[in-house]
Amino acid sequence: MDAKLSELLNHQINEELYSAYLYLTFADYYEDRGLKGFANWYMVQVQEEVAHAKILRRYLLDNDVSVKMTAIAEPDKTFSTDLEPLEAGLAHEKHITACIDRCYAAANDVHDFRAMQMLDWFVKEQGEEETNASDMIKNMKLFGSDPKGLYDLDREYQTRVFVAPTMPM
Ligand code: OFO
Repeated sequence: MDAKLSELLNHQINEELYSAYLYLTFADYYEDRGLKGFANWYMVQVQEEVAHAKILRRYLLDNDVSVKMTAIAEPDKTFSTDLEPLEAGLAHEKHITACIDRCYAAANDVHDFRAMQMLDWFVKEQGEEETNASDMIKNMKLFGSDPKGLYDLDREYQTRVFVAPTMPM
């Protein structure tokens, strides 16, 4: 595999694990607030992010690239409103989309069609990640200032369950 591409894919493992770490801090915030549904939503998201990292790790190993686990940064997120983690989440997912796009562009540059096919899944996934993050912001702005509205939202987010991603590879 092209060296720049394998480095970017290896780095993406770190980005995904950082995402999991970041969303743990969001879950902690909502847990402290007594919003267990929001906390549940982000704990499911943590599982998703770890799954994303595992997909990339598997891909590298299956293509005879040795994987390097690098240090995960400490998320420095302190929040003063229930909206702030949601806004930080959308900003973060936009960052991840840019990272995936960079990987895709590197694969495209060297005509690594197998890597592009694998990354197609991530391109689509990032569309869903941004939509989810944006919808949560809209819901919070619409309903979050009313206690009953916030209670109903929390109940809704309590229903999210982790479904392991499947991808054509
Ligand atoms: Fe892995 O999609 Fe979010 O970060």
